[in-house]
Amino acid sequence: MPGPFPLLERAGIGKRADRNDSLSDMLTRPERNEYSDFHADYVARVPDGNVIEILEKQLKELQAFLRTLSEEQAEKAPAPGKWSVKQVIGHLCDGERVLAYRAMRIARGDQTPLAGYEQDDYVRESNASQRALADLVAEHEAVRRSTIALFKGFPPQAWLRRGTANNAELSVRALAYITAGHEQRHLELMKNQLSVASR
Ligand code: NI
Repeated sequence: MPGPFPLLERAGIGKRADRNDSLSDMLTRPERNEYSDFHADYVARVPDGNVIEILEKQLKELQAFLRTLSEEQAEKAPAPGKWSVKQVIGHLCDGERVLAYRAMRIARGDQTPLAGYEQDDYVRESNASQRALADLVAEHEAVRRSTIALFKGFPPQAWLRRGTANNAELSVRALAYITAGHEQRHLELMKNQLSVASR
């Protein structure tokens, strides 16, 4: 009979009962003191459950949504100065790489304070608007699969480790939740903007 975390079991994680218990604790929602006010909204958007499975489910959901869009819909700014879908996908790729990099360093026990980044500058320089939607969708999938592989590989004791990024304290498991919540927020925004545009 499959256990509560079939994906982890398939990956050979949590074979011993005690490890399984501690790992399932790690995968649950972070405490309020594991992330800053800035990230609270992202964490709150993530449903309860195994965060790795949520990251996998989210990948399918975002990809399914993006496949319904034409090149034209993906290129159009929803309002002057607002990011187009293509720019949002570029931003999701960049943002997720930064979050995963932070998680990797903190999970490895590195206490070096990590720098923030200017997301608007990255979007401006990313050239996402000039790229094919299918190309961006493929990149997003590659980034998310890499994120999932990284988080899946963390040993149980790494999940509660804390470090500093952009002058705020963060735990590894909070970074997993922030990754999921950030994408959730942008998916909701894109869906809203497109339903407004089609009215
Ligand atoms: Ni964002």
